[in-house]
Amino acid sequence: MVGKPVPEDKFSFGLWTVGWRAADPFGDATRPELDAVEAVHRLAELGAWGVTFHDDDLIPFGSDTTERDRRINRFRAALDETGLVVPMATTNLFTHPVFKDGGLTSNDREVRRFALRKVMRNMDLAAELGASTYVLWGGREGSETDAAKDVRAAMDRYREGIDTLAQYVRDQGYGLRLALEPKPNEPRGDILLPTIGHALAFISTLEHHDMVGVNPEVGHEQMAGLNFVHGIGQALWQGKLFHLDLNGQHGPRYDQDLVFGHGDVLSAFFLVDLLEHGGYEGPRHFDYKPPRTEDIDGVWASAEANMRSYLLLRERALAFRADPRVVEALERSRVPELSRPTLAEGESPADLKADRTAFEDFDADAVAQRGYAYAQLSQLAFEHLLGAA
Ligand SMILES: [Mn+2]
Repeated sequence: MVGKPVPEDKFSFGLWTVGWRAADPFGDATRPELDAVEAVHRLAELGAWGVTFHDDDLIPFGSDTTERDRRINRFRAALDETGLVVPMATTNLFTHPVFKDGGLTSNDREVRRFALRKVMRNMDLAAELGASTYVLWGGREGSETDAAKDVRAAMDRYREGIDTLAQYVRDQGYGLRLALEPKPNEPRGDILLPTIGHALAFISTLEHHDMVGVNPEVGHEQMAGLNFVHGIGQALWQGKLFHLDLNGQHGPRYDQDLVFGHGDVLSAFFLVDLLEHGGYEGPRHFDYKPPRTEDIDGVWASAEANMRSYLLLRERALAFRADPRVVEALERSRVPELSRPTLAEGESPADLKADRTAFEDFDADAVAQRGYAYAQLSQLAFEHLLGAA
């Protein structure tokens, strides 16, 4: 039995998730605007710990200073009343038509300079509200035709942009780390930094690479047909999992942003298992969309469903790890053996070359007969997931 979510679970939601009015490319909005203050109160009542936002979620694009201050003050009061924290903030560099060719990599230099200023302005607010992560999702950084974008120049500008923002954070003394969010396509035909792997490779070229990590989203990797658990595993291994977006997706199609677990549930199980055992201590952040069919009651039911799905999967993952049959099955499958270095302590390539048991006397045909018993192990995981073990 799982209980109600508590702040220690570190569940957070974007204002744009529960606040999504459900306009899509084919249809108008089906829900009225949701006041950010109400969103904060309802999320806190449901047991959430944090709330995140794009600048434009909180302060409509083009608001004057008075209106901006009024909205920030109301939001801050709601945070104080509920105890909700702001662990992360981000910038909308995709809705306004000025960003139709991107923000940091638009061919238009004036747009790039405006985009940097827009990010810097919201970084000031993020720091003021105590955020520790600043996400950059470059949804419009890309193209529909390869004639339009010099990708090598675009990568130069992307690097210049991220390094400039990281330098700004350092100059201001803000406690922010930057997290890049990969996505393969949508809204652009092809988006730059399409996967976790592309983003990690890009980050290694940055001047301020130590301040920059990734914010992977379940659905975005699955849209590319990739294994999200493997991507998260590598990001953790490289010390770059600064934040993540939990949701659900049914394979390569448009970005569904389903409730967490309501897509590939087996992958969600192994993801929660990895997060709970892999040393990730950051927010469990939901970036989903309440389905367009739902009224406001359905919005809150879906928000609750994300947290409950995570807690159920966590309960199942903990039971899986605690089961002596699982410990035995892991041994039989030689899973712990992979953590043992291939070479002995102090062994050199020459020593390996001199070891006849490793090659000359190694009986490949005999060893090839060993089974790995993954079938039993995999089924045990499946039965724990279903609560049948
Ligand atoms: Mn998405």
